[in-house]
Amino acid sequence: MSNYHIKHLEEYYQVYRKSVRHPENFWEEIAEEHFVWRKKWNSVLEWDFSKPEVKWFNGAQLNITENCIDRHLHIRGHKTAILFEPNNPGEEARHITYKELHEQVCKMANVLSEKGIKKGDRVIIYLPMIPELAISLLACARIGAVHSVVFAGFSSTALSTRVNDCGAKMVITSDGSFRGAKTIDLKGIVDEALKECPEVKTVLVAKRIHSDISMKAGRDEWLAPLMDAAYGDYPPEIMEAEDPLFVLYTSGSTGKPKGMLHTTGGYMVYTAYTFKNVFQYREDDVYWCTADIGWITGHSYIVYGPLANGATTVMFEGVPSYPDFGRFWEIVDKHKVTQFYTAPTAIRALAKENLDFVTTYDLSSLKVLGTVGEPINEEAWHWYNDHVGEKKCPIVDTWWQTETGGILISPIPFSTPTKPTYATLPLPGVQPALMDENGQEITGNQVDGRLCIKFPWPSMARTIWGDHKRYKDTYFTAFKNMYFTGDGALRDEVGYYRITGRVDDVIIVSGHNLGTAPIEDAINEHPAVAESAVVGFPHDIKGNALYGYVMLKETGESRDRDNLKKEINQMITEHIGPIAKLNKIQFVNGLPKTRSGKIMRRILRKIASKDTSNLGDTSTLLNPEVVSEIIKEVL
Ligand code: 6R9
Repeated sequence: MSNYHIKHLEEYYQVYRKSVRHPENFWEEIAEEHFVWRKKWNSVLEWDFSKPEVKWFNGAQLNITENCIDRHLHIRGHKTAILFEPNNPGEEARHITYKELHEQVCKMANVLSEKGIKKGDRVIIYLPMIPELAISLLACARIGAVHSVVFAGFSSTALSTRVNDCGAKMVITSDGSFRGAKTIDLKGIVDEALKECPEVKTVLVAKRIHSDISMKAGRDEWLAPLMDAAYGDYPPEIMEAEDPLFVLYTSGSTGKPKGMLHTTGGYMVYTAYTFKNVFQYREDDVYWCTADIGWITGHSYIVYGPLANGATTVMFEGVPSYPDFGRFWEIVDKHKVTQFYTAPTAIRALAKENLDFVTTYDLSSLKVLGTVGEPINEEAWHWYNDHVGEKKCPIVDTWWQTETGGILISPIPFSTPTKPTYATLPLPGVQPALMDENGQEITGNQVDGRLCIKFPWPSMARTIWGDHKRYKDTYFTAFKNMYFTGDGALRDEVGYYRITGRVDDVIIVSGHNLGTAPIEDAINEHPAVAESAVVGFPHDIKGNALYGYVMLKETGESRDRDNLKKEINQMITEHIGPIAKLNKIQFVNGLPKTRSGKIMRRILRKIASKDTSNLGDTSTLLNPEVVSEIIKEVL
């Protein structure tokens, strides 16, 4: 029996039981057999959730790029590592072999190091989905610098906040990006952001759209000439297993984004192991995850997990609707994609279009389909299963988070029977628990509660950059000795998990986590606004959309409401990005509050989803009268 590659359900249960009984032996065997270490660990696991402190493979030394690139050179040097599919279907796809990837990563490692970047320094990467993005991550890892990718749809304010929070000295960006028929001026956004970031000494600029941009003397440099001049080899920096690999920001229920810190050894082992099993990856497969590398899905399952397995990973620059709604399927057909991993929001959007967009293409290469990012509804699941997988491809509904680093709950294809809307069973090494509001574990099946994890797994985030207390308060305080996910879940009669959604003030819109607090902060910056509350409501395609209740200052009352709505969304676009724009804005005379002054979002959520029948007891509110006022206006 191999722990590393599960092939049937009985084997899953055997491996799972072993992983729970002897977690250290289980992970040690996998780590020993499948990776290159420069020095072995002193201990497999040291942990204490009360601090919280977690160390995997402590004392071991390695470089993750040696595992993702160098060790493949002898056996698959000429195999495609990254298959780049450009935004414009008229532009040819690029096959970057492992050998070429090695050279590019080494060259960039030399560039970074010549620019003074050293082990432990933070580098912000703000790039579109072009090969330089993956190469930048790996080049940072090569020299031991900590990368922090900021999704290139985020605004200048969001970018500067992240640059300053992690204290980055360098930003890597491009002149712009292509997104469908549009181009976006990324460099302009960087220039605006860096007005607030005095510590950034260097900006490296990749050329992509050939736009006319300004380069700041002494700070900005074109990447290509530096790469051309750089030497094509760079010895991997030897890292400790617990050295930081990257910081990736995620929204929280309160204002500031949380910089989740991931470390090297455990992250590598876990993402590689889960990639292999959840996608049943085999040597000649062509794997495609449509996420952006700006999110955790792209980090773990476009870059690190696939490359650690020597896979061919597709990187797509464009959008599913350009030049038409058949683009995804055209790419699957063209490159004979075997595993396809996307988000429910994309499936819902494509399912609305004419079926011809799918049936025109030959999708027979597909073996496994995946989804991630939010709960998938039954209708979307069936459409995906019927029309894309033609009922032959198991669908892996993978539940996980930026914080978890890798997939925690998911079917293993061809082993775990799937069930629509269920993420099904925990992967080996993952010990979920459902908790009630009093902090007691709910045992048995056919129950629901708050989803926690009882035992450490190798790829869990170790802290929030610069704020360990917030890490503890957010994840390890609500339930003693447990990691609290922020999600609710139910467990059915056979022990399958179904994730029911967030139980905190995070709203998932088109698969993107958005905290209500930063959106409200942005709205409140508008001079006419006194106070606001943002909630989610169900939306056909996005899963959830945003509803904002806005209370104006007296001086704002006379303003034109339509203009105000536009200006409010403009404020949000500037502070966070267009993904956080409100679908609906309602101006109100007051917000329902508890006696302690907390906004009662539960009530606002119900009104936003037009479910006003059972609002519960509103008499304890400070101002019950505003509730009926708000309802009157909606109906
Ligand atoms: C990987 C990723 C995490 C939140 C998570 C949950 C939701 C993710 C899901 C899912 C239901 C799934 N989520 N996958 N909900 N079923 N298969 O998305 O990370 O961006 O940090 O979001 O997304 O609510 O807590 P991240």
